[in-house]
Amino acid sequence: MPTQDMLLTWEQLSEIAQKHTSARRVRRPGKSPSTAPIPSSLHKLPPDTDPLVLLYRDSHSWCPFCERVWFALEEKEIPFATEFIDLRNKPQWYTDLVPMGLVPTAKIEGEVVYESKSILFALEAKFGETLLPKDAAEKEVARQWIEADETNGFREIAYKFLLGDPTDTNKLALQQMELETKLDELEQMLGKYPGAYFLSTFSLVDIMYSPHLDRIAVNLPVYRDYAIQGNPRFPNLNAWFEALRQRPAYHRVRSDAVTNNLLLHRIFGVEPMGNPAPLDPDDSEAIEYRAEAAERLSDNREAAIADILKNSGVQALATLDDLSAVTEAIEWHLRLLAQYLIHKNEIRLPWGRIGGRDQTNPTVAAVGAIALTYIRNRICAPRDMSAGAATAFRAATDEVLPLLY
Ligand SMILES: N[C@@H](CCC(=O)N[C@@H](CS)C(=O)NCC(=O)O)C(=O)O
Repeated sequence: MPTQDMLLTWEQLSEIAQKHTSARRVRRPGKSPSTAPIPSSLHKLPPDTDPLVLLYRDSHSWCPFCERVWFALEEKEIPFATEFIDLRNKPQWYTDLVPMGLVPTAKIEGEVVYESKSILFALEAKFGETLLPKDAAEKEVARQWIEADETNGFREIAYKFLLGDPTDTNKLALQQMELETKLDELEQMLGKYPGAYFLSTFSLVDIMYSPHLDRIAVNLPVYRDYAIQGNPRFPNLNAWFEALRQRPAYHRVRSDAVTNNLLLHRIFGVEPMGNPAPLDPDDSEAIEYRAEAAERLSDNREAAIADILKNSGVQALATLDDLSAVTEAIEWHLRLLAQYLIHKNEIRLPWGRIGGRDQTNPTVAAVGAIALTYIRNRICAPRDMSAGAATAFRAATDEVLPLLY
């Protein structure tokens, strides 16, 4: 029977988790987001030196345009600092700094640059053209295709279809055809050069397209019952998605399918037509992602517990003015989840035996079930952890939950 003693302490869990993953974040107590990723090249900076690049981005890390810049910074291995902007309550100094008040903006050696495309080109100009082809003719194609991403209407057409009126089936069918025409164009572009990327090597063109194509590809099956991934009509696009997955920088900056699916509903109120795709087993089984998820949970547990207490509805199970038993039950179940993440096969799940302090009180399991269900969908990648870790986290939650009762 799982008892208090059976579970490791947070300190033990954190120590074991950190052995299996190098992923770390900095804590930002009392701020949003409560943690921030550490750029992979920050260690290259001499001590007490400020990075040459400061990226202003959205505090929820949802913005696809910010993702482009982050992706390029990681690919180019540029150490950078991040300033998070709350888009619902932008500070005056930010709107004074940036005429349109949009993110991303970058300060590159003190020079303010806004618009993701301009930032990408500025990074190429200052830090070497590693993401543009060397061949002059191919570089010209790169410039045209980067421009085309902004002007060819692909994004607008895809979102018109995604956000279209589900009751107007004729219009939806037309919108689908329009999108397919655009996807066919991308298919042809991807076929022009050898290899899976748009040009003969990975480039800014891939970076321009990836955040939007990613979001569109995982949302279409759920919200419009339409698939790009796995669709034989788009072999080049499918090879391109696969090639992106081979890039470590991509895994640092991408969001996971669940985050994207939930966001479309939360932000735009779109109703799903189908269920989310199964969680990717490559991510959910990988020990480095499981360990990262456990490390995040250990490190950020105070913020997680406070959030669960405040927003999950679990307080209804507390006796008047006494949150301590509920807090303890939440904490116990989060530790159970963390331990399951790192010791999947060695930990015995409750199998209906009630965990926590009071092993005869079913309310403890109810609190655990609410806490885990809430936190499973609450985490957002890459705001809280990498997409791979978020997938491992959600998969472990799904496995633990049914065994609480
Ligand atoms: N064309 C811009 C678009 C940037 C953009 O639309 N950013 C959104 C977030 S995804 C934003 O800042 N929204 C805040 C607002 O509209 O006030 C770029 O490429 O950087």
